[in-house]
Amino acid sequence: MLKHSLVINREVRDAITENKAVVALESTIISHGMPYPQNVETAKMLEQTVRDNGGVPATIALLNGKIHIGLAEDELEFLATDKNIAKASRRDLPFLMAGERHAATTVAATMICANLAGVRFFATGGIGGVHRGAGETMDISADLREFAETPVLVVSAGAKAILDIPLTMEYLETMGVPVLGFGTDEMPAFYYPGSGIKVPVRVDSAGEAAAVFKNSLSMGYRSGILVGNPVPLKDALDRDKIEASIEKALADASSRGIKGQQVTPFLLSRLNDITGGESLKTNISLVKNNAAVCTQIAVEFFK
Ligand code: PSU
Ligand code: MN
Repeated sequence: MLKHSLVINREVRDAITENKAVVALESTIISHGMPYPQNVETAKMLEQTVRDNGGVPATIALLNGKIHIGLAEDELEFLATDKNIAKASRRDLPFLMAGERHAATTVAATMICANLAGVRFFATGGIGGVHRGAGETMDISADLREFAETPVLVVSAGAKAILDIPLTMEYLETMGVPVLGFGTDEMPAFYYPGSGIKVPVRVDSAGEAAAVFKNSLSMGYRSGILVGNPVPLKDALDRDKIEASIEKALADASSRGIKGQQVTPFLLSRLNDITGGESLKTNISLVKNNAAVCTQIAVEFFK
């Protein structure tokens, strides 16, 4: 690691040394996943949720090419409003750092940066995965292979329903990644609780999830763990309705020739328009729930 490239704020640094429950939060959801002002409101609310559950939040982003672990309020506001924030996944980090750029980190990049800082827990909304039609496009998020490489436990509401969930699960199995259903036997489908695809293991408490992670680390596994945490029922969307909206958004993406990094942000924003804000409301609810559960797991881990 180049000197001075990793900037960990004081509170987070102290919490790491004291083995406190530090929980990483990503920034792509702020810069590319939600509109303003809901994005910055959500970012602050997530940090508060981590605190309410006894943890220390560490939102991660690249500022002037430096990896920042733990951001100030004005930095969250900047990431939420500036139009020149890049989207950084694994492949992008080295050149964005060299170019001294500002960038929001995806799940993959947030895992990498958290791991560099010694942060083992991370809450997000949904992970990237195998896109529908990947047989043609080969569009498979770098998030998936990151789970094979980087020992961070990630709580998410499953793979976004805009993805091919069965293929995403196959990919994770091939990569040897433990996937846990939190209080469920099925992989959650982001906007609604059950995809119909079984998870390999169900856990019913934060302590059980922490125990699985401890064993994975003690085996010397370098891989992470994916915890699928279903969206709270009161905010879940109707499966058939949201699936129809997703089909529409996917058709728009393909007719406009949207490719690569732009696909996920485009689909999220189109869905928000099509559903008249319903998908965004659900997104905010599930990510909050993930922050709470992730912190509870981290607290159990350090007990
Ligand atoms: N889930 C959301 N909103 C998001 C994302 C996921 O609800 O903005 C982001 C995450 O940062 C994830 C990224 O890592 O989308 C995946 O992008 P890609 O498919 O290009 O790897
Ligand atoms: Mn992609």
